[in-house]
Order: sequence, then C-alpha cells, then structure tokens
Amino acid sequence: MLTTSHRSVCPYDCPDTCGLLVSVAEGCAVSVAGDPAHPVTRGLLCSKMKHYEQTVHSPRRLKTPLIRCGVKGEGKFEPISWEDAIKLICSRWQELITRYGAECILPYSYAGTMGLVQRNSGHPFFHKLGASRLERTICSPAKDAGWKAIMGDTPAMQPNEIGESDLVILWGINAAATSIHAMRDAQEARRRGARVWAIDTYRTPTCEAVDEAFIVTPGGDGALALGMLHVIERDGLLDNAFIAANVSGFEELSAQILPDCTPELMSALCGLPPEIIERMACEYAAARAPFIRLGSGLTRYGNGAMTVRTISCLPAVIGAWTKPGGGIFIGTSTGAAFPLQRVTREDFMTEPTRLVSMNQLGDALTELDAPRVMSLYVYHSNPAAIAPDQNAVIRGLEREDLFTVVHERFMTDTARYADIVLPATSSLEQADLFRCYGGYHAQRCDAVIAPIGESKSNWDVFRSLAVGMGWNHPFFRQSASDLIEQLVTYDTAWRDASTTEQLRQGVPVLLNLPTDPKRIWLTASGRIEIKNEREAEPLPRPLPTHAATDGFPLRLQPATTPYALNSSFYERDDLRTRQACMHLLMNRSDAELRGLADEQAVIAANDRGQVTFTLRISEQVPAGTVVTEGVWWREFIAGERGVNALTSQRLTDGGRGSTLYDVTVEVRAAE
Ligand SMILES: Nc1nc2c(c(=O)[nH]1)N[C@H]1C(S)=C(S)[C@@H](COP(=O)(O)OP(=O)(O)OC[C@H]3O[C@@H](n4cnc5c(=O)[nH]c(N)nc54)[C@H](O)[C@@H]3O)O[C@H]1N2
Ligand SMILES: Nc1nc2c(c(=O)[nH]1)N[C@H]1C(S)=C(S)[C@@H](COP(=O)(O)OP(=O)(O)OC[C@H]3O[C@@H](n4cnc5c(=O)[nH]c(N)nc54)[C@H](O)[C@@H]3O)O[C@H]1N2
Ligand code: SF4
Ligand SMILES: [Mo]
Repeated sequence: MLTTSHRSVCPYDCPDTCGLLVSVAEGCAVSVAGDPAHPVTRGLLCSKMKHYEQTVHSPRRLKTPLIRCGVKGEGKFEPISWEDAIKLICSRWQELITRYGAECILPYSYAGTMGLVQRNSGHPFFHKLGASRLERTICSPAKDAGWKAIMGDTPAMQPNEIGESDLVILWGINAAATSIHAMRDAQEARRRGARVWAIDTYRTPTCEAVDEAFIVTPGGDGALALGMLHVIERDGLLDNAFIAANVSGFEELSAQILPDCTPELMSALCGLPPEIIERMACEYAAARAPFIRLGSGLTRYGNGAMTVRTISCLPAVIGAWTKPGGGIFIGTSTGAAFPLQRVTREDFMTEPTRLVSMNQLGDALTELDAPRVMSLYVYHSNPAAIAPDQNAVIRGLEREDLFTVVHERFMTDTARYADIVLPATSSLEQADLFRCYGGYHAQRCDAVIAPIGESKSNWDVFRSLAVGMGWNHPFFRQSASDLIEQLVTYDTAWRDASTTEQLRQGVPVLLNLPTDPKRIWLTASGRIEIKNEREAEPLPRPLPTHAATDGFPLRLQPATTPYALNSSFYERDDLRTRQACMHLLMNRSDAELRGLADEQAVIAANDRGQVTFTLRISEQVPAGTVVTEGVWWREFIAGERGVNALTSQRLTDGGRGSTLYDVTVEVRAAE
C-alpha cells in the first residue's frame, strides 16, 4: 500500500496552531504526527490530535444534506440533495427578506476552524445579503480590552522569551491542557533553574507540574495584583527610573488606590492569606526577569478586563520589560499580517447592519424585535452547547417559526434543532491559511484527502448559496485557493516578499513584528498608561464579579479538559472515555455539609437552570468552589442540559465578552 506524507495545520481554536504531518493511503488519512520542523510543535501533538484521523474518518461524520422530519431537537432527518437544500434555503430567505427585511437572518459562527478563509467565508455572503452581524466575543475579548487600556496597541512580546526567565508565572492558564507547548517551555525553563508558579482557582494538572500553585477565589486576581502592587511600593521595590521614563499614572494609583489595597484587605477578595500576597510580591519584584503567561480563565468575569489591566501593571512598576525574559505575554494578535478585508468584504454592506452579541443568542432568539430573528445560519460552532444560558438558547431553537440551517461535521446539539443540516468537510479536506495566536507564525495548507461523502467546505457552501441567490458577483466565483493566494501575495509590514513562496509551499513562516514590543508603547501618550482617562474607570481598582451578589453559596468553574476542545472531540470514544462522565468536583467539606457521597448523582442549580452531574469528591478544589470540565454533548450526559444551562448572558466590563466562569450555584442530591 503506497503511503504519502503531507503537511497540514491543526485547525482548532488553540494558541499553538501546530504543524501536522499527515500520512495518506488509498485516499484516507491513516496517521497524524507533529511536524518536528515546526517552531512551536517541535514534534509534540496533544492527546486530541494524535489520532485526528479518527475524527476525520469517524463513522459519525455527516455525509449528505438532511431535512428535518421530526420535531425540533428530536434529531430525525431525511437525506436531500445539495441542489434541493440550496434551493430551499434561498427561497425561504427570499420570502423572509421580503416580509421582514434581511436583518431577520442571523449568522452564528465561531472557531470550529481557525483558518482565515474558511473561518471568515460567511462574512462576504452575509454582508451582501444585509443580514444581522454577529459580535464574535465569546472567548476572551476582555483580555484584549484590559491590555489595550494600559498598553494600547503594543503587540505581545515573543513567547519564547520564557526560556530566559528565572520566574515563570502561569496565571489563569491551564497550560497542561490548553497550551501544551507553553507547558513544555515552562518545564524546560524549570529544568534550567527557573521557578514556575501557577495561579488558578483549583488544582489543575498544570498546578501539579509546577513549583508552587496559588489557589485564588474566582475573579479575585485583580485584588491579588493590587495587593502585590501595594507591597512592592511600600517596600521600595519599584523601578523608579523605568517608571519615570515609561509609565504614566503610577502617582495617582499610588495616592488614590494602593493605600486601600493592603494584603489584609485584598486577602478577603482573592482568598490568599496576607503573608502569601506579601511573599509573592517580594519574590516577583526580586526576580531577575519574571515572565507572566496570562491565560483566559480569569477574563470571563464581570471584572475580567480590569483584572487583566491590573495584572499588566506589575511588569511596568518593576521594569520587567527591560530584561530579556521579563514581561507579560497575553497572546499575539497578528490581524494586520494579511489583508483580511479581502476575504471579509465589509464593503459589500450597503450600510452597517444590526450587531447581535453571540453571548446573548438566547435573548436574540426569544426577545429581540424589529425585526425578530426568523432564520439562524450556524456554521463551525455549536451554540446549543457552548453559548451561555442554554435554556434560553434552546427555547429559541425550539421556535416553530425559526428557520435554522446548520453546517456541521457531526450531529451536534445544535444540528439536532436544524431544519436543514449541511455536511461540512474537515480541515484535511480543505485549503486554508492559518496564523497562530500563541506566537508569530503562519502556514498555509491544501486539502490532503477528498471530501468525505458529499461534504463541502464553508467557502464552497457560501459560493453555492451566492449562486442560489442569483448573484453574479465575480467574488463568489473564486476558489478558496484563489483567496489564499491573494492573502499571501499582498505585502505587509509583517512579512517580506520571500515568505510568499514559503507559504505557497506549506512551510511554517515566522512573521516580523513591525515594532519592538518591549520598548515602544503604542498608546495615545507613548507611555504605559496606568491611568487612562478614556476608560470608564480611569485607574485600576478592585471590581466585584457579577455572581458575587447572586446569592448562591458555591462558585461554579466550567473548566477545560485535555480530552476535548470546547464541545469538539466528543465524537471520539477514545477521548470521551478518558473523561468518563460529566463530573462535578467538590471539596469534601462541602459534600459533607450537604450529605453528598462520591459518584452520586447530584443537581447543581441556580436561577437560570439545573444540571445533573456525577459528584466527585476531590481535594483539587477548595471549599466554596465546584468545578466541571468539558462542554459535553447532550447525548452523553445523564440529564437534559449541559453546564451552560447554569451560565449567564451577562457581559464583561470591557470587550463585551462572555462571563462563562462568573457563576454561583447550590448543589443537592438528585432524586
Ligand atoms: N484541551 C483543551 N484545549 C483548549 C481548549 C479546551 O477546551 N480544551 N479550549 C481552547 C480555547 S477556545 C481557549 S480560549 C483556550 C483557553 O485556555 P486557557 O487560557 O488555559 O483558559 P481556560 O482553560 O478557560 O482557563 C484557564 C484556567 O483558569 C482558571 N481560572 C478560572 N477562573 C479563574 C480566575 O478567576 N483566576 C485564576 N487565576 N484562574 C482562573 C481555570 O480553572 C483554568 O484552569 O484553550 C484552548 N485550548
Ligand atoms: N461551559 C463552557 N462553555 C464554553 C467554554 C468553556 O470552557 N466552558 N469555552 C468557550 C470558548 S473559550 C469558546 S472559544 C467557545 C467555542 O465555541 P465553538 O467555536 O462553537 O467551538 P466548538 O464547541 O469546538 O464547536 C465547533 C464546531 O465546528 C464544527 N466544525 C469544525 N470544522 C468545521 C468546518 O470547517 N466547517 C463547519 N461548518 N463546521 C466545522 C465542529 O464539528 C464543532 O461542532 O465556547 C465557549 N463556551
Ligand atoms: S489542539 Fe493545539 S496543541 Fe493540539 S495539535 Fe492543535 S494546535 Fe497543537
Ligand atoms: Mo476560546
């Protein structure tokens, strides 16, 4: 049997954007390995992608378009042809547009694939249609908002400086699960003598792999950082020369805020004893080159942006930015590296249409008016599982008068509510161009196998829909490869011309940073702005979370698992069995207080919903917090609802992000 090897790229929403080597025999992907030549991957793949071929060739893959023949949500469908499916969708949309206007159509997509073309390929179509626009803010826009408030447009430092640090802080990041290459880097630094800390809300696998773990109250990190700033100033550990030359607003912070941020006062908010806050401050300030790798966990709260902004003051006041290996890494945004507007085509909109937050899909489908949402088109996202306030989302999806189309690889919770399901290709069946958000590289790839069944890529479906709508615009006659070619041939400050050929050949390319991220502060004043008058809150200060006043006694952490990525990978029996079932981790003292036993069925409830879990008594979680990992598909859980029946549609303080981790519940035995 002839086996050929092909380069590809991991398409999932993960900071590392790994290079893959895919072996193909008789038209099938037979194995997948990490590319040893890829700068981040260096041969190491996560447990999810080691057998990606099992996802690609899963017997669960959707192979033909389907039309609903049961009640909504029941999951009963019959096959139809692509031609009929496209005709049906377009004629239904034309009727709805005539009756309600095009804004009654709402696209919903996120990050099933991160490729620049396939991910964004609905934009030109929906812009031309005049549909409502989706505000894609479910992940961590509060992180960007918090960074921007103090650092402006300053790009992130190089993540590999971690190797030169003597104190690495993994803050609100479960690197062992979500960023395995950052974890490897931290461990390499540790072997070279650096100390590594983790700051989390429960003892994750990351906490087990570091020198010291600090367990904080959910949403309490801003208070921790303020307590550290208080100590650093009080004890004269500031880098006054760096502050004088580079920072504005520290005097005001020092005069107006820090006096009230003693370790004693901040201890009550962050849950760490005052002496630990003191020690963390002193060791942080004494380190030669402390490197903070900031995750997204701590951003999904009503105070998330403020938390990031406050933590970002730390390297500024001790001058960590001047040392190789010192600073804070929040993730790269390389949006300007490729001319994305050539794909998204905002110019196809005659006027800006209504923006609907993806975090408030429940309200959008049940309450929004003028016009009411009459059709939902979902592609590469699974909102029935991943969006907050699942009960509201499902009430919307159950509406008989809502025309729902879902383009998917699998029969997800969302696809079950569709009127029409369209089968989607996997990343091995489509061409794309990727840039990563955990570093500064980019890579393009071609399809390495033919589409499974009749599946089509996002871009190809939108081309068909454009034809179905009777549009003649040449833009929609292009192939995905034509679009990629336009992206890679356009010169930007981030790339020199020599990279175009490398990209064409599918090899990973390193992008250039147009400015020095550790010297040139791209803010309005040209300084690091601890005080920022343009913000609603001009200075960092302790802000409460939303759930602090909700009145339920236990904080719920919907956390990540190494064996899934959001709701992706639940098609894989091998990975799902590693997770066993949808557990709720609880401290023994909380279980005893409620008379609950290990492995018992329990119900966690709050004002929004109730969810059945299997209890796991665990010393991983502190008293007062309960944790569940993964975003399970309904078909694999005991009850009717997943964890997001407990989360809320409230938004973050900056960036209009989701507050998926800002939740409280009570837990009782299931009857
Ligand atoms: N295996 C796996 N990998 C993934 C994902 C996945 O689901 N599984 N998801 C992908 C996506 S979309 C994203 S955005 C990234 C996210 O990756 P990360 O940035 O690691 O974010 P999370 O895993 O959401 O949260 C990180 C940690 O923050 C902790 N945390 C929660 N609240 C707080 C808090 O208030 N303070 C502190 N200090 N810690 C807190 C959580 O317990 C968790 O251990 O990972 C990506 N990679
Ligand atoms: N409780 C809880 N909720 C969460 C999170 C959490 O940690 N806990 N994480 C949140 C975060 S950080 C994020 S980013 C969001 C992520 O939310 P989503 O972006 O919706 O992510 P997934 O759940 O991975 O669903 C992606 C879907 O896209 C499909 N897909 C993959 N490739 C393609 C393709 O090329 N075309 C099409 N049409 N479909 C494709 C996959 O089969 C999969 O069903 O979820 C959020 N929700
Ligand atoms: S999910 Fe992340 S770590 Fe795993 S292969 Fe993809 S990019 Fe690499
Ligand atoms: Mo995310």
